[in-house]
Amino acid sequence: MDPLEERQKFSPRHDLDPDATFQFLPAPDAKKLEKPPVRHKKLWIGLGLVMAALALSLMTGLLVWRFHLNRNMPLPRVYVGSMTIDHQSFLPDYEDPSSGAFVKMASLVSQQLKVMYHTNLGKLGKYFRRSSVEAFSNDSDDSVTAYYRSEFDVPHAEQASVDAAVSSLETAAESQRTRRGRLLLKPNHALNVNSVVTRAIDPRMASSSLLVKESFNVHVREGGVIHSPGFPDSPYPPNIYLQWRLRADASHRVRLDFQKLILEDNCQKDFIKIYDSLAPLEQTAMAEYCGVAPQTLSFVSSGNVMLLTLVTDDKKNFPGFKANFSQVSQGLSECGGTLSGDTGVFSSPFFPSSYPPRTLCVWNIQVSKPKLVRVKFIKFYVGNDSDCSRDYVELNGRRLCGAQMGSQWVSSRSNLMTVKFNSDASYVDQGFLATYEAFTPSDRKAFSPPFIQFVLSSRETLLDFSKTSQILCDVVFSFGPVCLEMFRCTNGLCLATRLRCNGVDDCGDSSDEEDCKTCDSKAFHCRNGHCVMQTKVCNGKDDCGDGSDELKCRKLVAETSCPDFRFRCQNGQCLEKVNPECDVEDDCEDGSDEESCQCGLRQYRSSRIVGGQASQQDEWPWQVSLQLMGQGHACGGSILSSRWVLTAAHCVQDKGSARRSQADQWEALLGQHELSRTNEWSLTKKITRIVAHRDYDERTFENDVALMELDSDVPLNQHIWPICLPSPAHSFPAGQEAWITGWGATREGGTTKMVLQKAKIHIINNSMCNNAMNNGVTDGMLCAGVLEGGVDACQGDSGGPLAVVSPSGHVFLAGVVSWGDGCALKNKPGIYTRVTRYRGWIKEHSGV
Ligand code: 4AZ
Repeated sequence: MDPLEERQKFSPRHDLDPDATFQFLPAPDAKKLEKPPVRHKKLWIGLGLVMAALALSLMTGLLVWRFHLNRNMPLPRVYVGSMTIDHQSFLPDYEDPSSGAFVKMASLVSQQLKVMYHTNLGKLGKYFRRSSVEAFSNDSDDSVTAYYRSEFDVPHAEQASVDAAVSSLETAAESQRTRRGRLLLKPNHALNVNSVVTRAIDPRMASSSLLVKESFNVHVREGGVIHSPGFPDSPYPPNIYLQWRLRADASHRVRLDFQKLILEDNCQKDFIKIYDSLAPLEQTAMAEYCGVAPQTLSFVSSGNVMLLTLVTDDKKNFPGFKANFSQVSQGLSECGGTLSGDTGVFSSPFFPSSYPPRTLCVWNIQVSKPKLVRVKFIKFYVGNDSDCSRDYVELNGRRLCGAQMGSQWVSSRSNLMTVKFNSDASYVDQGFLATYEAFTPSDRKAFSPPFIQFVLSSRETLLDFSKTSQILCDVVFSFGPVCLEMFRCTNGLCLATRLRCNGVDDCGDSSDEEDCKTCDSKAFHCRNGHCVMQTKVCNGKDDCGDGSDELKCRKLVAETSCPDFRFRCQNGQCLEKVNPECDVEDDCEDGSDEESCQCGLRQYRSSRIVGGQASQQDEWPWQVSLQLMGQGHACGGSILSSRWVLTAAHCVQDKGSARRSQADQWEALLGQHELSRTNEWSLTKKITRIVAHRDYDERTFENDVALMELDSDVPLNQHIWPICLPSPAHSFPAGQEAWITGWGATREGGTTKMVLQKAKIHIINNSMCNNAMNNGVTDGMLCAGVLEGGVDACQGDSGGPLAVVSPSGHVFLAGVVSWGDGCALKNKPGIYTRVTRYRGWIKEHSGV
């Protein structure tokens, strides 16, 4: 018999009931196991059956009892809440939990809570364990809000009903308050409790695996910075629950602007959550983020407090976050009012920051008669519920919510228009930016759907309409399927064909400027077939949508104004700072030094190549194994994007019968750790194109760089991720630590390794290197190694990365493994293609 099968048969099935603990009965006396005499056989069988039945019923009873017990076993359940107390002035000492005033007030609130749990709804009293008051704030002059945590021991089966009882306490409090003016709880207590909100804490914040729980109290008056522990030098620690309680002066708001946020991309594991309160109450949650945050991430509170929480699990730690805090006066942002000019712009409060929760703004737009008003949203991100009941904009009584880009004009039927903006108590968005203008109905753009809607379904109707209408010249709106002798815009408008491809957005949705073979003489023809006005070329904005209107001008700026060793922003600005890219500081005025900074990050737990060691899964997610058909692993490579891999030109030179320059001879293995073992996330991709550097010199190894294009985009994830390409000005100074990775030989003349190897080496300056390498090292090459020998790249590592980790945790591709004098010999460093020298070449040939 297969020994494994035997084991399986007799192993207890603990997996059926993880809570069940098995107890073995003492073994019966050995004598009793002796075979009974034959005449007693029947008696023994009967007795055996009775015993078995007894044992069975005993076990069943035990299981039922255990199950019942488990369901009734009290489990800790944590609730958080806030209590607003009227006629109570806020003392400055309430901000300091160690002060006598804090302790005294906290004790009063705890007593009040105990009374509430015991007297109001009998059910809660018997499970209540303790409350602790964690903070106070002052929303108005004569009231204080206390933030607390209450712990209960609740049997599993009772959890839902206790949750409901806790929430109904809120409703009971509310109804008593509204009836009597203030909440009266027996026995009549010294505190004038105005309102109480208590809810079960987010279960991710109550997990027993959280080892470090800490809170920081920050007054934001002077402004400053907060960041996750270790940021940006080391990843945040595992299993932490941190809180930053941010407080502004009375009649001010807290403002929090994130400069960087890089967490694990799974909110069940690591996340930040921001609250419009000092307690992590779900109904005041403003936002929750994980992964890499978008460029603008900025929040403003509705009152004078805000809570930021960071929760992490035990795996995959990332750089974390850095954010600026400050306070803004309550009256600072314009919210509503009368707009009486004939044109203007208005926005949700604090745009492009997120709008605060609990906000209502009303704008009354009034233009001179007989003109009408129309409004267009330039940006619109307001809530996302299906019925626009929470956050919304109301125009002429019609509610809008969700996300929309480049909307059409919405017109009024008079010279007045009312615009209302509403946000509820939780989950905020970026808001909106709108423009309005006065117009006369004869303006051609006035034919926006809400203003005039003509249903044209046949040629006759259209011609008839054209004859009679004085205002129909270029645009008509049609619900019918055709636009006779006209261009049909995507939004349904019919447009005179002469207005196609003239660089002007006549449709209102730009569809008349797309798919143009040529453009009008005043317009620029973008690479993607769009037409934009010549005046928009080189204006610093991507008007084409593919950047082609800004491409040529950048080159001009570069040639004329920025020396090679200085970083050039996209707008041409030249920076003094060394290596400003992706360093978490905004250095360029246009923010371009911090754009595209999702590269070079890894989601592995922190913890051939000669002289190296095995790397960990996901430690080098950009590493590629380039395999030659029928021969297996031949070279390394680095992922630059979902489509492109960078390698060495010498890997793709024909060699005897091996047609290495042909794309169909290669396959790329991505997300691979152990070469012989593919797993669920590793991918094999065909190569459609190889672009080797035209000037590669196989004698000198100059320009040893090549690109490989994958036959389709690969999904990027924690196993497959691009490395950062350094700007041409990026400095990798001598002495800097760098990493080489590959499956190459671990000794000269050896065979390839199965597990991806890594080795730490150092950058060596070119002149010192030239002494050792017979002056064979040119400006396009970079030396790195360990001069004592023993650590180096070797056969099979070629084309792979020489990686440098920046202070912000981004990994940059400093070099491509190219050549050397043997492997790991003393005073014979490895030579790499210097990637900064080929940054322009890579961009030109791959677009990356
Ligand atoms: C090779 O043959 C090779 N020691 C790569 C790197 C080095 C030597 C040889 C550097 O692929």
